[in-house]
Parts: sequence; C-alpha cells; structure tokens
Amino acid sequence: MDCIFCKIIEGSIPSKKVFENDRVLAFQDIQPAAPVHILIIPKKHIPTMNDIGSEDLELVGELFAVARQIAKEQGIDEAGYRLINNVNSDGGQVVYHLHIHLLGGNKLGPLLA
Ligand code: IU
Repeated sequence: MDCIFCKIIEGSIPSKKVFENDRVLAFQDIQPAAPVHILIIPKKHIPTMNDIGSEDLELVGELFAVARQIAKEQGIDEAGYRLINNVNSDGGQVVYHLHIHLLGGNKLGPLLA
C-alpha cells in the first residue's frame, strides 16, 4: 500500500513518536504550524472521515482520547488547543490516511483566516 502514514506506522519511514499503542500512533508533524503540532492516527488504514465505518467508532473515540491525553502531557490543555481533521480536496487533505491535527502552544488565529 502506497500510504506514507502506513509506512510511518510500520517503521519504514521514521517519525518522532509521541504516543503508541496497538491501535493508535501519534507523532510530530514534519511541518509544524504551531509550537505543538502532533498528528494522531489510527493504525488501521482509513483514508478519510468519509470512510469511517460503524465498526470504527470506538477507534475514533480513542483518537480523541489520545489527543486529549497528549494535550495534557504537552501542558497545553488549560490554555487551549485545536483539533483539525481535513477531508478531501476542498478540506485541504493531503495525506489520505485519517489523522487529527493537535495544534497549540500559542494563541491560534481565526480558523478561516
Ligand atoms: P492534511 O490534513 O492531509 O493536509 O495534513 C497532512 C499533514 O501531514 C501535514 O501537516 C504534513 O506536514 C504532515 N506530514 C508529516 O508529518 N509527515 C509526512 O511525511 C508527510 C506529511 I508527506
């Protein structure tokens, strides 16, 4: 499968891991848009939000739980942070493996600047 995030999961492409369990991986974004910019991804290859099945709902919940835990560990939970999921072309999705951007560490601008 020609998916860069699947290669990061299997380890053939290196990443700066922040969290990992059997189902979820989180790693530093290579082009950070904020002081904290971490991607939280399922190990299961799900291309986009549109491809999430009813069998994946617990997994999606875990992605958010991991995001919240990382925000706390990064010390940005009280100040605040932003979670983003880009979907398809108009949404600005570049990598077609489901991921949540965790952004924070300073005051973020308006969402649609
Ligand atoms: P998007 O939501 O699909 O637009 O975001 C993809 C993100 O993946 C983007 O912020 C990239 O900087 C990031 N990324 C990465 O961290 N490592 C990679 O090897 C590649 C993209 I390709």
